Amino acid sequence: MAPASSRPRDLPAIIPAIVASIAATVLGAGLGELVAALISPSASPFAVIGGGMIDIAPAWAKDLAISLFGTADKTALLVGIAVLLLAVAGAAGVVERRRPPWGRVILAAIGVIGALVSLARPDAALLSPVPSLVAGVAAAVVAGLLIGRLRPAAVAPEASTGPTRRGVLALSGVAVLAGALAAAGSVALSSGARAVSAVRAALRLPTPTTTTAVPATADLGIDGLSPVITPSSDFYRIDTALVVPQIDPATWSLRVHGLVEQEIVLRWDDLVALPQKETVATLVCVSNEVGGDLIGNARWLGVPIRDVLARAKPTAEADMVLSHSVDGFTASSPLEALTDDRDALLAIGMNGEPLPLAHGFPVRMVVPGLYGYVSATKWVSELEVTRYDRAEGYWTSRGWSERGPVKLQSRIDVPRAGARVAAGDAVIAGVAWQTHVGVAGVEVQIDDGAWQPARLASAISTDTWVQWSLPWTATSGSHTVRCRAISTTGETQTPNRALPAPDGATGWDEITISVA
Ligand SMILES: Nc1nc2c(c(=O)[nH]1)N[C@H]1C(S)=C(S)[C@@H](COP(=O)(O)O)O[C@H]1N2
Ligand SMILES: [Mo]
Repeated sequence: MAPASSRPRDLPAIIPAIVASIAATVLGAGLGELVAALISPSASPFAVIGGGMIDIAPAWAKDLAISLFGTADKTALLVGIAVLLLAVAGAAGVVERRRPPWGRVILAAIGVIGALVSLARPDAALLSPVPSLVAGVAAAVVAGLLIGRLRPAAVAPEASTGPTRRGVLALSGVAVLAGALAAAGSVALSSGARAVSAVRAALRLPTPTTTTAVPATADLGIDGLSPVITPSSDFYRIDTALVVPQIDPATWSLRVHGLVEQEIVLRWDDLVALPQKETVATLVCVSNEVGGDLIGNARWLGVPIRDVLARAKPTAEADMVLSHSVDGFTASSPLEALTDDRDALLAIGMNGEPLPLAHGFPVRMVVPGLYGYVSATKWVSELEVTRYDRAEGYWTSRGWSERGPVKLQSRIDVPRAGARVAAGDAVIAGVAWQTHVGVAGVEVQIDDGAWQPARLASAISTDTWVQWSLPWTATSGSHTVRCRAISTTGETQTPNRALPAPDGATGWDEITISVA
């Protein structure tokens, strides 16, 4: 073959270099996940980088992610990281082909960055950097070996010919396969998860000393209307944890400290020995948009937080409790809301079972009247009694309000927005809430008609949402339906539209339906 100029030779050879670098990165990432599964699930390179990104993301980015992807926001983040990683890997392949060893250096550097971020995570341990370092080194070494084979000078001028390139592509395929196998192995080996799930399955919850009755008339039983109690499997999940913390109740403890007369530490056995209450409370996320579904209502079993605080005796200067999760998340709740007569709980049960792992097993907080971000700490490990002028919660330092009382809201569930409805007898129905204040009425407006009072289902308590419905004779054509709630204090839900940031969305839910 005639010696060609370096350009035409270089261009086709660049493709196998890119493929090889991406394949080496897939292999490295798979190995990193496998090592993490073996030594420390929370040190998974993806979880570490994703967790770091969640922590530094500005409030608007969180808001955007939740509004675009809802509870699939974590999957979206991980896919985004993977795409970015593969793009950088491809670029590193080009660099390695043209300016070795800089491509390898880039791949190793990604691993080093992951290792550094892992050390900055709240749950960092001695071995946390290992999975990321393994990933970076493996990717760099394999990319170096594969791309090295494409180098003409290494053997002979014709070394980088078709067969060599095809050979590199074949080896790249092997590397991708090995990376996928390693990743699959990491899933199978996530033994920590299996162990704690088994402990949870075997747990027996204590019997409550007081319970909250759910009247049969609390559920209107309308098709398509949210059931008054949300099954745990349908309950929304929002948190910053890419890997669900795995906590064995046997090793769990809660430290109550700060501005208290008596610092105390409660262990699982201490907690379950205290009198338990079963309550029903609606939990809602501050990121819930008008008409949104980041809300659920569940039965919670647990110990009133005021009983635990009473043992520690907060001092007079305290006005806030900063609850800490094992994963570094914190929430700032007004001390008042945790010590007044409301049922603020250290919950261990949800809908008759131990808390699901993703909902805070073994212990979380639930505080009626407050959005989740300032109250509902999952995997809770510490109650730091402090002051608003001394400390702030996770989302407050990212631009959200330091206090988060739940706003008055209502939502239309039936018909679904955009639904086609048959003319004749129809029903409009939904839910309304302002937890710990309570809903006194709901009104519905069809097109530009008068506001009509809806029928309210029986309320379980002021701490829960309430179902409502309105019979309607649907006439053909397109119709706009909106609703507004009236609280027990006489407030009518404001029509003014506000986005969730910084302290919760406002405005009326409105749907358009076509009647045929
Ligand atoms: N440890 C921890 N607890 C947390 C969060 C978190 O990110 N980490 N998010 C809070 C927010 S913003 C909400 S809305 C609720 C959601 O609880 P759920 O996932 O059980 O519905 O949990 C709260 N508790
Ligand atoms: Mo939230």
